[in-house]
Amino acid sequence: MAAKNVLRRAVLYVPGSSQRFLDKSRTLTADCIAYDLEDSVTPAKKAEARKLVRKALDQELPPNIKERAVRINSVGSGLALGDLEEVVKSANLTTLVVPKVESASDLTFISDVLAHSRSRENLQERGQIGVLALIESAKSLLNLPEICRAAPHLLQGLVFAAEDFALDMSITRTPSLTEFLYARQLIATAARAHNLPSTIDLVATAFRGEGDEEALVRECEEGKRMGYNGKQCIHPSQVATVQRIFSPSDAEVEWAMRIVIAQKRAEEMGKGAWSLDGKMIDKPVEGKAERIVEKAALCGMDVEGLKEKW
Ligand code: 1VU
Repeated sequence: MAAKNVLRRAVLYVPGSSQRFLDKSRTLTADCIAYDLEDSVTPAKKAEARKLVRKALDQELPPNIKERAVRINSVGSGLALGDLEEVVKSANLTTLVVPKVESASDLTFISDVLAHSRSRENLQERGQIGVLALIESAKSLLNLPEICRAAPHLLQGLVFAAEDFALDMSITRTPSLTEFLYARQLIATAARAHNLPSTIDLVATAFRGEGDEEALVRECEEGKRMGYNGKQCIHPSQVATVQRIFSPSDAEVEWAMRIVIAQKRAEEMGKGAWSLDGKMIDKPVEGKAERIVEKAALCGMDVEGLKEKW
């Protein structure tokens, strides 16, 4: 799937039934805004939310937002078809977030509906739509290989929905998040094994209280260590912190840049393994350094400036 360089550090949900939130979202800076038609919208507001989201999508992409996605209702809800039929009409639809993906058939359904709607509406010339699949239950977790292989032309990433997972498993979320360790690691590993570029971690549901900012930082750092490259957000106040932590830090970029530059000299001297600051550097470490530099450039950091410095 061609989305290798997509940056989705923060994915901010915006309830699709709230014109106030939809308007506000246009003023924010975020990699990805996900207009929500699912859990933040009551059954009575579903139809209205579809229209509001379609209207929001039809507006020009605000300059500080890289991507707008739509979270539709789950295939099992019976509402997904109506959601898709409405939002697919927007020429600006690029990304769908699909909740409660339990098996391959959920994604083949989406794939079939998209193909059918596009041909019915004569929209075949539009660009490819990408899908992020929400993993929310024990069944989803165990079906990850078939889910990841179901629609390789659509699937761009996996997203962990901790609250629904906790409900499914009858467990309670704790600040340590140890109850989610297996699920978080399995999701990040499955995404990597199937070459899916986006791995989006759980939401921090507490956002206004004392200590919530510190907890958010901890969650982001832990998710990053597990292999996630982004996090779901529910409030604008979370976005800047999330995007900062899911970008390489200045220290990381500096370390990586020194390695990328010194590596050339080591190679000229015929050294596959060499040392920097008392630590061995070899091929995997050089590869890691190259990825950090690429990611920094993607995040808009001044990589060229650093190159000159070193
Ligand atoms: O004063 P202003 O109107 O200019 O701005 C407010 C408010 O409108 C805005 N804001 C948002 N804008 C866009 N998207 C948002 N999600 C959003 N949240 C707030 O920010 C300014 C300050 O807002 P506030 O602090 O007064 O916040 P409220 O008390 O109004 O709202 C708090 C909640 C949590 C209700 C709100 O942030 C929200 O609805 N968030 C999204 C919830 C959601 O989508 N849940 C489902 C996805 S999570 C999930 O399913 C896990 C997998």
